[in-house]
Amino acid sequence: MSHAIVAFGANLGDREATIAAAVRELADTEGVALVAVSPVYETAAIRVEGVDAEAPGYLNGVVAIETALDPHALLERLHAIEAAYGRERTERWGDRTLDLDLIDVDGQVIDDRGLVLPHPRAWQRAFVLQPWLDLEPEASLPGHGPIAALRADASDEVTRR
Ligand code: PH2
Ligand code: MG
Ligand code: MG
Repeated sequence: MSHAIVAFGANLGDREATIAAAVRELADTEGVALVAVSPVYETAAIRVEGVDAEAPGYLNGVVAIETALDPHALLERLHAIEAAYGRERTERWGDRTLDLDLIDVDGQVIDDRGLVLPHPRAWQRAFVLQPWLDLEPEASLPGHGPIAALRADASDEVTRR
């Protein structure tokens, strides 16, 4: 079994309902056991150009799971859940009904067939680090160190719901 962190985000539609349903779907997946769900944070949208206060805000958080799936199979499952909740892939970092990102799997370092672990931007995003820290204060990211220190250095603002 592997221990994995999956981040969720949504800034279109009924964000709360979509996230609740997506977490349920992930928990109901064969070979996946839900360990913990973080608090949810209200966060301003980050675009390629930076923070966009005009864009609809996100709800963000993370879940911790135990899984028998290998990282590629898990990613495939996350993409299927995104698609089931109306995710359309158009512009990079564009608005979305649901985003599920694989952040870390047992500290593995992978760059292969569309999967990069750890998630390449997790180390600088408070909207991932803060909820992860809420669940696992001692966690660290390979190549970047303890998430507590990374969280302290992250500049995006998150507000607990
Ligand atoms: N995800 C993005 C781009 N921008 N901004 C916030 N606040 N939260 C996100 O989850 C997010 C984002 C690309 O995945
Ligand atoms: Mg993302
Ligand atoms: Mg994504």
